[in-house]
Amino acid sequence: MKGDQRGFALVITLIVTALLVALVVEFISEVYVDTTSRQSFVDAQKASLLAESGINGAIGILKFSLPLKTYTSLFDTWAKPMDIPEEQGSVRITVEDESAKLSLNHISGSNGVFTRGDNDPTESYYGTATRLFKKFNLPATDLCDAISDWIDIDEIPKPGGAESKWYTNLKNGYQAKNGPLDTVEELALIKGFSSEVLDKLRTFITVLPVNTVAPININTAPKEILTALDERINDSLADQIIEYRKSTPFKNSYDFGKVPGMEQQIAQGLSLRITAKSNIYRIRAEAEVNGTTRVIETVVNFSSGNPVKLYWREY
Ligand SMILES: [Ca+2]
Repeated sequence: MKGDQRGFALVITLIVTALLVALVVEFISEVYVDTTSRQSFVDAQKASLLAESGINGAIGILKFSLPLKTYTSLFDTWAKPMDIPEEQGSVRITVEDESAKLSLNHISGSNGVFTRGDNDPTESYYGTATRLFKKFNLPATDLCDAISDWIDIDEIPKPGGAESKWYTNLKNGYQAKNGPLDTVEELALIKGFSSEVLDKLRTFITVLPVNTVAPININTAPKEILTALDERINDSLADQIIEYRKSTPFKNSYDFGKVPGMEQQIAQGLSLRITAKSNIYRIRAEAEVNGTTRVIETVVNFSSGNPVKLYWREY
């Protein structure tokens, strides 16, 4: 082979080698990317299944244990988070009592009328909502008006509320729902419920179906809800309630009157809006498999014996 030809062959070899290297690198990176994305997909599927089995386990435990109880309290098994290790990951299950919270579907009727008695300082759930919102320095009357307008079937706005005319004028506007709330997240659509407002309230509020009575469980309600029940329940009386139930969980709503310092008038006035047993629970399962996390949140009503899912969300 002449010198020129040899040089030419060398150049060809170099080019071919470079092309091959490029191809191999591309092939490797494609395979690598493909398997990692496939692996995280598999992990996500596994985590999802693990979370779902955690939810089903918790539903099973509650379905079995609730009928055996005359009252429910924070001393029950469900009140403690459960961490279950699995071969490839873990699942953490937490259960919240929805009856420890105020249902915002219940502060007014479907006709928008707030249920309050002129001589009744408890003013039903409307009064509870007003007191709760005020505790967080929120414009209580406006927020209650806005919730009520969102739920009531008419299009006549209350002084602090809003109806479709106001909502359709927003950027990406929409109609007022004129029906009960299905999820707590839905509140974000209502006038006045910014994410800051929702963050303050989230722990204390829920939206229960309007065909339920939504009494508040005095065994599980936090101090903020206890003091919102009646204007005569101040911080120190709420502390007494919490102290009392630590040693003696309430067996029924009448036991509320046994708390030292509790006026019988308060306990009797509240008797229809409080309970010692809860039937609706929020269950959250967070599963992790090889660093991939999946969360399922559900709200389940056990009152009929057969668990009914009111809400389900996976993310
Ligand atoms: Ca309305």
